[in-house]
Amino acid sequence: MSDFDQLADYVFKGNAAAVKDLTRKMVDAGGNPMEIISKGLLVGMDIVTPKFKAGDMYVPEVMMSARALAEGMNIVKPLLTGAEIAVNKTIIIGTVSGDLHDIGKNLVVLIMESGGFNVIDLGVDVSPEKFVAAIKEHNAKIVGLSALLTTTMLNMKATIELITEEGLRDSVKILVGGAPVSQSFANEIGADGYCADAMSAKEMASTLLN
Ligand code: B1M
Repeated sequence: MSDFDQLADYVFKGNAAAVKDLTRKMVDAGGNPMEIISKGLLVGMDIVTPKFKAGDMYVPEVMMSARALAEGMNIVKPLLTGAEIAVNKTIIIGTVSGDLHDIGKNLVVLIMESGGFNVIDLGVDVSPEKFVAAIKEHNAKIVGLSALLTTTMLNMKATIELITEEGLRDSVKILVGGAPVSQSFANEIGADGYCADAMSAKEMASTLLN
């Protein structure tokens, strides 16, 4: 098994310590950081995605893989050159105002990062004003809103309304997700997409950018 295949397997199995050690070893041996990501780390996550969708892997296992991936990414990301960093793939993400749930949102962040997105995570209880300020500051093309409460999902609507009032609606795609959210709710509030899970969020964001 090559180092790339071994690294992918460690990510798939969620072995964060082994991913960290092998990534460090590959970097120290002069390995190309972009190749370590594309031929090793992301290959491991690409094994996870279809298995999760098929119900052969569950959320805790996906989170272990995502954490293992993050260990490797933390080592190689600072080594990427400016040209390799996907400047046009910036996504702003946060849990909307009044809502403190972040487990699902954090999973989306990890999976998005695994897809090469530059993720600006605003955290929880994020006001519409803070989303707007971040879109302007980072010139983001995608915004992800998370909500877990039937009360706070209404703040997704308020956030989209402020983005529209600020004249930014035509320049950003807005994705929404969270347990109480549905495709029909996304349509009702004028979002560009509803993501049932982290994997579909990554796929939808990639499709919208292309
Ligand atoms: Co809360 N809580 N909670 N809670 N909590 C729920 C949501 C609830 C359904 C439990 C219940 O009653 N059965 C209920 C909501 C009822 C409702 O609104 N109809 C509830 C309640 C009532 C509350 C409090 C009000 C309880 C209280 O204090 N009385 C309170 C509210 C606090 C607040 O936010 N202001 C509260 C507090 C908490 C804890 C702090 C204890 C904790 C959160 C810890 C944390 O997040 N750091 C908590 C938890 C853990 C839950 C449950 C048990 C689990 C949520 C979770 O993490 N799921 C939840 C019950 C449940 O959902 N079964 C519940 C796992 C996660 C991986 O899935 O978040 O759905 P999920 O994310 C998925 C997708 O939805 C999607 O991708 C993710 C990964 O695949 N996705 C996105 C999510 N966001 C996305 C954004 C995107 C794309 C996809 O953008 C592009």
